[in-house]
Amino acid sequence: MIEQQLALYLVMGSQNCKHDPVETLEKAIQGGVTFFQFREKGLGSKIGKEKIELGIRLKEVCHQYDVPFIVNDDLELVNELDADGLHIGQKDGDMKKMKDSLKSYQMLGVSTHNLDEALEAKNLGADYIGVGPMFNTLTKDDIEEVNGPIVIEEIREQLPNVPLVGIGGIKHHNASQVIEAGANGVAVISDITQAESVKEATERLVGKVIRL
Ligand code: 3NM
Repeated sequence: MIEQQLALYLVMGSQNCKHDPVETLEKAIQGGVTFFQFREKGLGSKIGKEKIELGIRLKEVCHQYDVPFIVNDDLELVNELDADGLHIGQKDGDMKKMKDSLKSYQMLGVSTHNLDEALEAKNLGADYIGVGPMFNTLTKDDIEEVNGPIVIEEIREQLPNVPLVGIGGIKHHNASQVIEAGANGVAVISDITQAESVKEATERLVGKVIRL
């Protein structure tokens, strides 16, 4: 189930959006986004009450369309919003502790950059694994070295059944390389959130990631 849901994973905070974030999410889901992470982080992002209020509205949109609502890196916010899961990076704390703090219906996603990190994440109970950066990106300034879809191939070989999603610099013209390498889906920020037409940009990506 989660494998299919990961097909087109939108990661987003208000700071990433060219248009209104709630509208952006709704248009993206109408265009074919199947999974969502609220990542309100970095320059220009909302904090405190405003962040919570935006999270409530984004979760409502997700649930209206049966799309899972995941929160980035903030266990307190996961609890406050009763999110469907938590996504953490390598530096976001004790993975095992995070997994144990979640409710049984809440997923844990973990960002990794290589096979060793992916094996560790799987062992500690990650429900899905993100792998990046696939390509160069301007959206995140502290990315690791770009090694490309080959890293997905390496992980897929060792972990044939783990739900995997690629991230970093993925656009409609390179998304199929990530799927062909063995990912269940692609995670995207700017190709959707910075588009003039969010729905059309999403539809262009859908055509590259859904296996017919
Ligand atoms: N994580 P865009 S790259 C949030 O490598 C994030 O782990 C990355 O944005 C990683 O789709 C990245 O605009 C940014 O390139 C992805």
